[in-house]
Amino acid sequence: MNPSRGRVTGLPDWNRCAVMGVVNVTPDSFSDGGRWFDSEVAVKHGLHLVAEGADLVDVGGESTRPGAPRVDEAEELRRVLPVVRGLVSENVLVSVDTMRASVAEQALEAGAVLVNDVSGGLADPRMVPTVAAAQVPFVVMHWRGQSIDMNNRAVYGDVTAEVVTELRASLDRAVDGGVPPDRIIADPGLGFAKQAPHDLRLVAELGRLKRELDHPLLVAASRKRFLGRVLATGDGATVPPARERDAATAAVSALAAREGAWAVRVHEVRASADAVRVVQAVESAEDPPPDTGGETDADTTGSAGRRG
Ligand code: PMM
Repeated sequence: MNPSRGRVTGLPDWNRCAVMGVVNVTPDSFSDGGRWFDSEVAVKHGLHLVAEGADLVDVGGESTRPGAPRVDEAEELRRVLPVVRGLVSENVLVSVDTMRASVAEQALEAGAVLVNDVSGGLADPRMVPTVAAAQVPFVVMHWRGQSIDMNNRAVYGDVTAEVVTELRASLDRAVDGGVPPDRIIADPGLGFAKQAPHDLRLVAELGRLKRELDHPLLVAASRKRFLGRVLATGDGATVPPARERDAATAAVSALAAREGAWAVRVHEVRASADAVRVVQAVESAEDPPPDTGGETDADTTGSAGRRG
């Protein structure tokens, strides 16, 4: 276990694994497509996520579910910018989830503080120079190509070793392009050109990923297919829908926090926010004094008195 999460210059130090809430302003994202498509509703949802314990809110206007076609730039801007502006005006720390430099640039102008690019700068040659010029934190994710056919690329010998090698190349490209290393966050890209066993292996090896990549780590397991596979019943025939995978997501958040992840990216914030706080408390637990004055665990729910 390695509780040292690393710091990201340009963002607060939360002194625990941070929680990034997700607002997808899309009609077709796999887990929440269509729910926050209206800007006003999306802003309200972002504020709700903050009230539930999110430290940052990640706003995206393009679905990256397997098989998804691309949206055009004008439509992505139309979806993302009002939501970024609305959340920034409420003092929320906003991350913009985009593969387009132009969208990143305008979102930063609107007050976003972090660029989250699932392609790690590979989809748009202007992305790294744009982030470098703005000197903002940058999430670089492991990516093997656009979502439309990414499942065909889910072929690995040693998934962790290959993700490390390929992701390192993207991290190096960002540094060589002028993004300061202390502003770069690495993300193994769970579900992107990966099958469930690959995702599980990567979660099992988060400690190794963190050590070998040597950057703060973002873990984005929320509601993903591999969790559906884990929870499936009837010999795998009945897979729970995305929105019934939040408890499983929180379990990964606890594992990730314990392995020293810098942040988790989740749709339902409350359970993960609680999970990372429990991990923080466990990590900072001291030896209890020999005599605790009679209070026992049975007293500590805080509800005994009220129940009478
Ligand atoms: N996954 C999705 C979207 N954005 N960003 C990062 N950094 N890492 C991810 O794994 C990631 C992401 C797809 O999930 P969603 O459509 O439910 O947001």
